[in-house]
Formats: sequence, C-alpha cells, structure tokens
Amino acid sequence: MVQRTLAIIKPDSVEKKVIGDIVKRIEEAGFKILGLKLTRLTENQAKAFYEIHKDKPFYNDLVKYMTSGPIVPIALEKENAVEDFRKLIGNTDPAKAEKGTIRNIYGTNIERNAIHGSDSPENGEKEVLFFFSLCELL
Ligand code: IDP
Ligand code: MG
Repeated sequence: MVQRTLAIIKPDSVEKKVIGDIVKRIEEAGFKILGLKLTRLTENQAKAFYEIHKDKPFYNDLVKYMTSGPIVPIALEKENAVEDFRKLIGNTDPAKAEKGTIRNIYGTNIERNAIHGSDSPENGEKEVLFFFSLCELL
C-alpha cells in the first residue's frame, strides 16, 4: 500500500551541514518527496508534536533540543513508506542502530539522533499535515 510518512531532519543534523547527504539517502532509497522546507519549531509546537511523550522523563529535554535550531520536515510517499523509512533510519539509539542506517551514520546519542520518522501509517498522515497544508503537498 502506498503510504505517507514524515521525516524531520533534526537540529543536530542541520548544524552538522548534512541536510544534502541525508536527502540523497532518502531519495536513493526510493522515497518520493511531496514537501520539504527549512523551518523552526516554537516551544508550543514542539510540545504538541511530541505530546504522546509528555509523561516521559526525556520530554522537557526533547522539546528544548527540537527548538534549539532549524529543522527540515519532509513529507514522503512510497509503497510501505512507514516501515521502510524506519528501517532506513534505524534504532532510536544511534549506538544500537544497524550499520549504514541514517541514525548510525549521523546521530550523536539517543536524544540527538539526527532524524525523525513516523511510527504508523495513521501518524504518518497526521504528522505530514502537522507541517504541510494540503496546498503545499505535491
Ligand atoms: P523514535 O524517534 O525512534 O520514534 P521515540 O521513542 O518516539 O523514538 O522518541 C522520540 C524522540 O525522543 C527520539 O527520537 C529521541 O530524540 C528522544 N528520545 C527517545 N528516547 C530517549 C531517551 O531515553 N533519552 C533521551 N531522549 C530520548
Ligand atoms: Mg516515535
């Protein structure tokens, strides 16, 4: 089934100047880019995006990190996009992520892990619309 998923190139990757490298890997893996922009989250936006984690011990630090600099949200489409993209980025913890995955290559630690990927088709749809309005999506 063709699905949508949301990627976010996180502040650590933007700072490391690897936006181009990461986008190249995403394209080479067969994903179609429906939308892409450089933007920055406010504290309230980051809190809303990660609402599901609000009771986790890492929530406040996560919001601080995700608002610390510009990010690049990317709306993606592909057959089986959600699962395939999670495979491409690897484990949440870059140290545990398989060799050659984006988090393994570009991530720093379990918090500053380079990139986000939606965890279900429902969240893929929802998260794409968090960052892109319908008229922005090709
Ligand atoms: P995911 O991004 O692989 O889906 P989630 O559990 O949804 O992982 O966590 C969201 C984000 O919160 C992670 O990508 C990472 O930036 C951060 N995070 C997750 N677990 C920890 C932790 O144990 N310590 C610090 N930050 C964490
Ligand atoms: Mg998640």
